[in-house]
Amino acid sequence: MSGTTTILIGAPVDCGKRGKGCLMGPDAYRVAGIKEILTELGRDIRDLGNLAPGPLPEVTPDNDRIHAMAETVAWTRTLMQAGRDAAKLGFPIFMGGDHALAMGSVAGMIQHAADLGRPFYLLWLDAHSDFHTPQSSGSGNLHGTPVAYLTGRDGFAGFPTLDHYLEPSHTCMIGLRSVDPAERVALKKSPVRRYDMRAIDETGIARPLGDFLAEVEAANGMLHVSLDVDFLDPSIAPAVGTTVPGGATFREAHLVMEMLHDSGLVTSLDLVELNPFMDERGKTAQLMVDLTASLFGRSVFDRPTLNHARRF
Ligand code: HAR
Ligand code: MN
Ligand code: MN
Ligand code: MN
Repeated sequence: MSGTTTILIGAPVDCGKRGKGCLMGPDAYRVAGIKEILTELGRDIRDLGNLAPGPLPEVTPDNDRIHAMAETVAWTRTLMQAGRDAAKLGFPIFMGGDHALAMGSVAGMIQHAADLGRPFYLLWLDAHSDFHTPQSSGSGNLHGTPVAYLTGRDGFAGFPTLDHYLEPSHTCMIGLRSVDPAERVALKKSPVRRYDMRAIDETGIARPLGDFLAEVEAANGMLHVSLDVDFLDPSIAPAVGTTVPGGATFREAHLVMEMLHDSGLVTSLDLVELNPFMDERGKTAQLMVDLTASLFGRSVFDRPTLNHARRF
């Protein structure tokens, strides 16, 4: 991980779905001690506080299922710019907020990597593929669409046009167990790498992650990690609106973060979908912060061999 400055960006985005509560996420991470824990790990923390969306644009949704398009567009613009500015100073952590925030956070990181002339990669840790377009989404909830938007799929009229889009082949989804039929059809035609829970059961989680990290490293890429609470099993992470059984275990999730740390490749992070209103004595917020600590190098012992990308 380059440099020591880490920039906390509060992104209380709550417009990506109908159920409310993710707006409390950034403050729950602060209460769980994100700043103190990362400071202990040697990071220099700047907390930008909670951002607000810019003025609501005049936009017409593609269809009347789409929920809160204008607000989502406003957040996308705000987060793209804030992320781009923050990335010049250090490592941005986007504290969500629901997953619609990734339309802006990841878009900003893509442009930043392009400014530096470096390839950009995305690791999507989620039960869901979030690969709907506004046309294919049955729910109309835009938190189910960011990967489609970022990879430049058609159907996002009214959303910001990007100078650079995400290469589908530079995207790796791990943890999938709820993919809608239209998403499955689109993914089948796409080079997006995808590992469902069955693949993890069969090979362990280290192998697919190690393969992906080896590719990012070979390309000297920048890697953004988008961590959705529902990647985790609901028994350890209940504070999310869209729980799906059979998620990553405590140790699988920490191993992912530990390998990411050892790789040295991660340059930005989203923490998304935490709904503190549904939490049990803060345990989900605490786990998300502890996973972030693993990503920033917390471990019991130093490892003799760095670079897990080569080891699996
Ligand atoms: N695929 C479903 C839909 O579009 C559910 C999407 C849920 N997404 C999240 N983020 N919770 O991953 O409605
Ligand atoms: Mn998601
Ligand atoms: Mn999800
Ligand atoms: Mn490539």
